[in-house]
Amino acid sequence: MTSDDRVVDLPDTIDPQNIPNHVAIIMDGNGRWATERGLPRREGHRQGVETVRETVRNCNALRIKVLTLFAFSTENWQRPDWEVSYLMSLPEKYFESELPELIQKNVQVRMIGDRKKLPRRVLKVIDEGAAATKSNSGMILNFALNYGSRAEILLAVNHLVSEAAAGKAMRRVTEKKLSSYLYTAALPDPDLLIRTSGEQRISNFLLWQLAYSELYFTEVYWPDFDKTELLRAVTVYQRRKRRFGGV
Ligand code: V07
Repeated sequence: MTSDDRVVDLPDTIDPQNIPNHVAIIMDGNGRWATERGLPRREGHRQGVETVRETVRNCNALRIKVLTLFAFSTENWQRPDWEVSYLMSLPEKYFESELPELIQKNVQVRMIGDRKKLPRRVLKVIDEGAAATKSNSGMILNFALNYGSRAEILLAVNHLVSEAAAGKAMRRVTEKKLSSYLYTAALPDPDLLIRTSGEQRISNFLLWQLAYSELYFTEVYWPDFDKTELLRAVTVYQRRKRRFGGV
C-alpha cells in the first residue's frame, strides 16, 4: 500500500504526534442497538461487523500500531445457542469481504484467547487470515476470541510453575518474565481502552496489560461507534496527562 491511503484529514483537536500506539476496544451494545430498533439481535451483530470494518480502516489511517478488539469472551458461551452460532459465523464473514483489503493495507491479523473451545472451522478461517498476513509490517489487528484475562494469567503462572518444577533456574519471577507468557507477549500494553454502550467495567479483559492505560467509556452503542466517535476518544486520550504514577 502507498502512504497516501493513510493521509487523513485530522480535526485540529488531534495531535498526529501523540496517537496511541495500542488501542483496545470492548465492543459492547450490539444487542441493545438492535432491540431498541425492534430488530433481531443478530442484526446488531451484523452491524457490529460493519463497525469493525470501518474502525480498522480508521485506525489504520490514524497510524495506530495495534488494534485489539474484544469479539467474544469466555462468558459469551452462556448466550443462547443460536446467538453463539451466529457469532461464530462472523470471523468467516469478516475475512470473506475484508482479507484482500487487509493484505493491500499491510495489516497483520492475530488472535488472542483460548483456542480449545472454538469450533474447528472458526480456527481454520482465523489461521488462514493470520497466515495470509503473517509477514505484513503495518497495523496489527488483534482479535480477542474466547478470551478471559484471569485464565490468561493463570496459564502464564502455570507455565512458570512447570518450568520451576522441571528444575529450570528461576530465583524469582519478574514482570517481564510473566508478560512473556501472556497471549499478548509480542505486543505493547494498550495506551487506550475504549468501552462502548455505557458499562464502566473491565470485565476480565487484559487485566495485566491495562495497568497504566487510559480508560474511555462512551454511551454510544458499538454499531454507532463511527469515525467521529473514534476521534473523540483519541482527543480525550490526548488531553489527559499521563503520569504513570509519578508526580
Ligand atoms: C464479532 C462483531 C463486532 C461486535 C462484537 C460482537 C460481534 C469480527 C470478528 C472477527 C473475529 C476474529 C477474526 C476476524 C473477525 C468477530 C465474533 C463476533 C465472534 F479473526 N466481529 N466479530 N467475531 N462481532
